Amino acid sequence: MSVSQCSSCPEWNSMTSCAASGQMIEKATADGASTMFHRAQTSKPCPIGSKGLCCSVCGLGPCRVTEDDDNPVVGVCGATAATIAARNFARMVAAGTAAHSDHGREIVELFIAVAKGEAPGYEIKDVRKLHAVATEFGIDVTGKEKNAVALELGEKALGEFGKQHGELTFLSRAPAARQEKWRKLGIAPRGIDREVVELLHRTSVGVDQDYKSILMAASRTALADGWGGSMIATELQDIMFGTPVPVRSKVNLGVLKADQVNIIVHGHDPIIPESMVQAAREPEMLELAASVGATGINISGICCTANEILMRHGIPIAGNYVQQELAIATGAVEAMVVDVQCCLEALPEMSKCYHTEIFTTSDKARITGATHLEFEPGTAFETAKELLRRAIANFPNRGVVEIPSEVMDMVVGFSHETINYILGGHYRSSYRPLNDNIINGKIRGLVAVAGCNNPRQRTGAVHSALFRELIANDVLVLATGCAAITAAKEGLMRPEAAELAGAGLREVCEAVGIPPVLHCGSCVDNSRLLVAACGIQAEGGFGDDMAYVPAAGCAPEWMSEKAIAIGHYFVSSGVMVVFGNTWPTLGSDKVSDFLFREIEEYTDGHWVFEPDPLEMARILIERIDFGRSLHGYDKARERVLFDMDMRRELDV
Ligand code: MSK
Repeated sequence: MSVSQCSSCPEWNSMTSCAASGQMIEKATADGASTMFHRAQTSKPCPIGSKGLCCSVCGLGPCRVTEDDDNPVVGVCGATAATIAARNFARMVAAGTAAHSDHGREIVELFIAVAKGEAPGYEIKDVRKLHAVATEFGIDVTGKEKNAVALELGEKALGEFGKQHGELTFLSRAPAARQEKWRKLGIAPRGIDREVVELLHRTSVGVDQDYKSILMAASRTALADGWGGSMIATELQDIMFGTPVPVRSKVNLGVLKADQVNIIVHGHDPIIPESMVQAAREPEMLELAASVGATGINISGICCTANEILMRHGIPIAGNYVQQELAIATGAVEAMVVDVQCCLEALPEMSKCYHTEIFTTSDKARITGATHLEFEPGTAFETAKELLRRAIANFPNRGVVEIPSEVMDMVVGFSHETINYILGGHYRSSYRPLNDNIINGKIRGLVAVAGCNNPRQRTGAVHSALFRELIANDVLVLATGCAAITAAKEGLMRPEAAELAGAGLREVCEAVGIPPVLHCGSCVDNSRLLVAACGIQAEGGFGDDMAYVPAAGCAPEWMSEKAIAIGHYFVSSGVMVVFGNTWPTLGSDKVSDFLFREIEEYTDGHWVFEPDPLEMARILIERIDFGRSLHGYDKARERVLFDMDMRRELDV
């Protein structure tokens, strides 16, 4: 399928399928401001680096190599194209794992500070989940006060990062067969930091020079992300800030308000925004806003910080990754507060054309030209109030304001616990109804759609076509990250979107009142999907391993190293994963063949590269049908829909 547009379409239409974004690209162009859409036109990808064939791990190079059978070119040290492409891929996994896991560590450090009473304004909110997770870590919770349990859990969770021997605690959540497989392959991660460090060592000059060995080591590191750093981040955030439940909100640039002080929070870490949301309700702040002529304070989000506070507070989302500069182009944003990851260095330059002040809040994520206001757990609330004051003071400095009208409703908050509850009820929360509806064919299977947006293609168009094709074929979609934001902008996270689904999925969605595309959270929350896959497997009907559940994953518009780490932990957990846009090992057939085919012999999962959304959907559905056929579910069966009326009749 072609995602290019007709010649009568406006120029922006070839860059994005989002009209609000297009309007702001045009405005930025007229204002003389450069955005990633403009730069993507003038800066083309390096043809050698994009295929994984540039080695820069030592001062002998950088070396450019080829795998040409007749005339292979190796590096000065003798490293082959396969070794170099595998190293580059593995280093992306290491970097992605480090990013998610360092985020997790910061959450644990705050968690411990909260437990010690050293972080005023934060508290342990979900005691039920605290007890459940603490028990998994071997903590006896009987008769203990919640902060005492939290302190023990925090110390143990922190220990997962520096652990040198044994296995990560959360690996025990996986089916026994999967754990055994990891042990046999030697890829059960020991400690989170250890796996990242070892992979960087392996891939430095003159160490591991067997591409298969490098790629399997990358599996161990990726597993330390999904079942370690990311899972710890998700679980402790839930305990501290609340486990998400369904909530209504709105998405797209139209959430910005012309008559209010607009503050955008952006990045991945919900710590500061949690305080800002509280502070924005303080009468003192509202009075201050009124004193400069604003009718209120409007906090909205970009990227995964947005997903975090959306899921827990219903705070609206202004946009996804590619919309961060476009939000500034509205001229209506007084402050953009960034934390870590996915925040463009170009933001301060962009803001020179407008009045927006860019604030950084993490010592490890400073941007030249931004104002730095460091976050400390003990003074977070004061920092949050200072950020609000600065934004309010900036309100009178506005120039021309142009806010796109596009805004869409959405229902979000589908944590693993919520999916369980919605499908099984409070007393019998269970995946049984979901499993039954997969077995009887009403739901064909599940696809996780994760990852970013990318101005290298007509952004949004691939996601849109893929989502629609999947749900039309009765595939229930679980979305995270910026992919989830894109689905929400398309209206696919409203229960009414069930109209676009196939008859079976539509019936299930309408019976339980859920959209056909479920918002499951941020990038670290892809760990929720691992937990869900384990829960579905444990419920019965799909064999003894999560690899045999009719499910698959994809990231159609990925751009981040973190996406590669996420994909590789799914592949290493037995899941087929399809990536679009580009693929970083295309310069080595050996490495690509290993990742696309041979790795399945070891982990049961494998990678696919396919940029076309409809072909991508076909591959995903084919994998789901294969999963169904393993259990004899490829034939139509009579089904019983476990709807609300039947649930009420349960003898509980
Ligand atoms: S924010 S990693 S652009 S999903 Fe998680 Fe979005 Fe990708 Fe950043």
